[in-house]
Amino acid sequence: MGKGDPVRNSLLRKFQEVFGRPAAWWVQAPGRVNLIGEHTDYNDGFVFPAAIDRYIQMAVAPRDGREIRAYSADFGEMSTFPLEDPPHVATASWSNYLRGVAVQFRRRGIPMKGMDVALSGTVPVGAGLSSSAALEVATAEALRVVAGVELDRVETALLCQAAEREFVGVQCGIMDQFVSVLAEPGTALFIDCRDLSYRTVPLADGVSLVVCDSKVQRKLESSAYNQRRRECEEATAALRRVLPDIRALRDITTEQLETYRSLLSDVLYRRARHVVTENERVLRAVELLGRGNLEAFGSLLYASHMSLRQDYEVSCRELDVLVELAGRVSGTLGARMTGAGFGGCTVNLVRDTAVEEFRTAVTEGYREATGMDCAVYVCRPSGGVLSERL
Ligand code: NG1
Repeated sequence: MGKGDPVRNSLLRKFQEVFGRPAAWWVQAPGRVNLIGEHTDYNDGFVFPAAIDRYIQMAVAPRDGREIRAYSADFGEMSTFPLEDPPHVATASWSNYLRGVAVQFRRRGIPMKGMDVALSGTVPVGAGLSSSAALEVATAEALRVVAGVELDRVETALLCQAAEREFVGVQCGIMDQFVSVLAEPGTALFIDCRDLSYRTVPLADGVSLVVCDSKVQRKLESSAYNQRRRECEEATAALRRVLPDIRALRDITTEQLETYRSLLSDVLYRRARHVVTENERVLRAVELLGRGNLEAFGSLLYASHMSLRQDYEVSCRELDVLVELAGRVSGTLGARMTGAGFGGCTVNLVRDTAVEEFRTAVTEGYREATGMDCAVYVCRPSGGVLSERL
């Protein structure tokens, strides 16, 4: 976010060019990658994401009147809409994320003022790195600073999640918006998805978070995702007959699952086993990272991948290839698929000294095995949303 940042300088120039005056505020919100805790959020479980140093950035200034004029430098497109009841734009437009956040401000009675915004992003779009959450969080921060109001940080994340669910129409969990607001530099963020308690855990120096995009479109994703959610509910319902107090798979221990295994079909048992063991892995991962034990932390990433692959059955050949290639590089501490699965990305913990070797080995190996090119993003754990008066 420093003054020498070329993205920042070019966006500030763009603002001046488009709106004919200088910006008054600078806002940036990060994308994220989930280190461990997959398919746990909708089971009231634990997740452990980190914000990454890829951002949605905004140059902002207040304007008279009850309108937002937003210019996307990436799309070369202007979108103007009223603060009160902005209509939904039919096409899947970046502008809907801004509109959705304005709707939530209004609904919650948070004061708003008109503003001009020029925005651009370094979060790869469609790569599973949550550019949409970053866009929502940046918008909320821009609206907040322009109106000069205080907003609780957890409330901000919830408001942005509501914007995505209600206006954009994606039934997302809270993780993405939460980490984009609350992350702190150099750390990962442990989140309990039931009560939204959280804590930061420092990520040791000398390691990078490397994201590999398989470039496999997640075609099966939504039907299979919904099916997995249903299976978790069915498993919970079956176990509730003998454990009446449980509300979600979060409330089951491995011992209980083994004891009552006969109540579940093989598929439901394996789905439940993934969720139960994944929650345990997250808790251990948080503890191990806290103690700086990167090797043991990394093995949990591999274990998570195996569980997602065999028990939850949401991996695919290309993701398995990426994880296997990563594991052959000696400086890789851990690797696994991240996100819903059936394509998308892997997350890898790689020693800084091995990053170039990793890039070459994985890119070439992937091309050889699949005939496709993957994208490799080397990331650092970043802080959450920031704003600066210019
Ligand atoms: P991705 O694939 O990152 O969008 C999806 C869900 C998450 C979570 C993960 C699996 C949406 C919008 N997001 O994440 O809430 O359930 O799968 O851990 O559906």
